Amino acid sequence: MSVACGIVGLPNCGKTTIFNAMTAAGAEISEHGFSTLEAESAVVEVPDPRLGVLSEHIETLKVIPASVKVVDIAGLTKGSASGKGLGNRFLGALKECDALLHVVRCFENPRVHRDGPLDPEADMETVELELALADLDTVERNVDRVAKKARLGDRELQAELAAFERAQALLEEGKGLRTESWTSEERTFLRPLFLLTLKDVLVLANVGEDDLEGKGEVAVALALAAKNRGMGYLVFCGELEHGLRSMEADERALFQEEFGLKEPGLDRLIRSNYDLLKLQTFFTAGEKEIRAWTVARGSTAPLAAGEIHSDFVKGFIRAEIYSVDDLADHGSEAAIKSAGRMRTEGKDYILQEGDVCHFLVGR
Ligand SMILES: Nc1nc2c(ncn2[C@@H]2O[C@H](COP(=O)(O)OP(=O)(O)OP(=O)(O)O)[C@@H](O)[C@H]2O)c(=O)[nH]1
Ligand SMILES: [Mg+2]
Repeated sequence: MSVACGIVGLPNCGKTTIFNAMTAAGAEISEHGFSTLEAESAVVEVPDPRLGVLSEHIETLKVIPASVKVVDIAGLTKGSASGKGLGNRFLGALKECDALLHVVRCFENPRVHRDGPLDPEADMETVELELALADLDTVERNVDRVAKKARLGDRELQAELAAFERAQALLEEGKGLRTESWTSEERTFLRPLFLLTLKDVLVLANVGEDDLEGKGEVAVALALAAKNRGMGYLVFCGELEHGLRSMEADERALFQEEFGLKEPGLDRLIRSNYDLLKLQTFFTAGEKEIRAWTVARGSTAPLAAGEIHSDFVKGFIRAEIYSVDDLADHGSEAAIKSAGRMRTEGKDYILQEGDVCHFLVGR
C-alpha cells in the first residue's frame, strides 16, 4: 500500500519546517503566520538500513525503498471552519491521507509570532475542534442527502443515516470520532466520507533546541493530552532536523553526536507512523530489483503478494521466505537454503516484519 500523511497545526507551529526536514523540499518558511497558502505534497523515501544489507549480498540493478507521501497545508486557526484566517478549504487535500501529523509548537522564539503565551495543549485542542467542525460540515451534508431517500423505507439507507446521525451528535458537542467505538457496519458507512477526526493522529511536539527530549512542563502536559485522545506522540525538533537534512553525511554524524541524537528524526518519525498505522515492511530481492513494500500487520502471504500485483492474491501458490538477518549470517540465498533456513510458507502464513519473500504464483 502507499501511505500518505497530512500535516496539520496552527500557523507558525513549524509545519513547513518539518515538511522540508522530511522531504528535502524547499517550501517557504517564515516568522509570520500563514506563510503556506495552499497544499503542497512530496514523496519521501523510507530510510531502511536493511536495504543496504540486501544489496550487499544480492547483485541487483536497482534498489527501491518504500515511500510515504507527505502533504503540507496552510495553518488552521480558531474559527477556520467559519472562514477565519485562510479558512479550511485546503483540508480537502488531506482527504486521502491515512494519518495526520499534528504539529504543536512547544518552542519559545520571540521572533516567531504567536497569540499569547506558549500553550501546546490548548493549541492542540483548537486544531482538533477545527477538524471536528470540518467533519460536522461533511456529515451534515451527507445526512441531508441520505435522509430524504431513507424515508422511503430502505433498511440499508436507514442504517447509514443512523451512523451519520450518531457522528453528527458527537461532532456537534465538539468531540472527535477517533476514540468512539464503531461497529464495522458503521465504519463502512463512514469510510467514504473521509472524516478527519477518524484518521490516526501522530502529535509532533515541535520542541526547541533547549528541550530536545521534551521534558519541559508544557511538552509533558501535551504528551498526556495526546495519549488521552488516543493519539500517538513524538518529540521532534523541526529546526534542528531541517538543519541536519541539509548537511553532508559526515557533518551530520558529527552534529548528531554533539546533540546526543542516536538517529535522524525522520527515521523515528516514519517508524512512529508505521506503528501508529500498524504497518510493516517486507522485501523482495532479485537480480532486477531489491524492493521494500508496505503492508498492514497481520496480512497473510497472498495479501502481501497482492501488493506486487493484484492478480497475485488469487494466483498465490506458496512463498519462500527468509529474514535479512539470515542473509547477513549466511551471505547468499543458496547458503541460507543449505543451512535449512529457507522456509516454505502457504496461504495462511502471516507475514512477519522484515521477511524477504519469493512468491510462487500460478495463472
Ligand atoms: N526555535 C525554533 N523555531 C522553529 C522551529 N520550527 C520552526 N521554527 C520557526 O518557526 C517559524 C515558522 O515556521 P514554519 O515552518 O513556516 O511554520 P508553519 O507552521 O508552516 O506556518 P504557516 O505555514 O504560516 O502556518 C519559522 O521562523 C521557523 O524557523 C523549532 O523547532 N525551533
Ligand atoms: Mg507553512
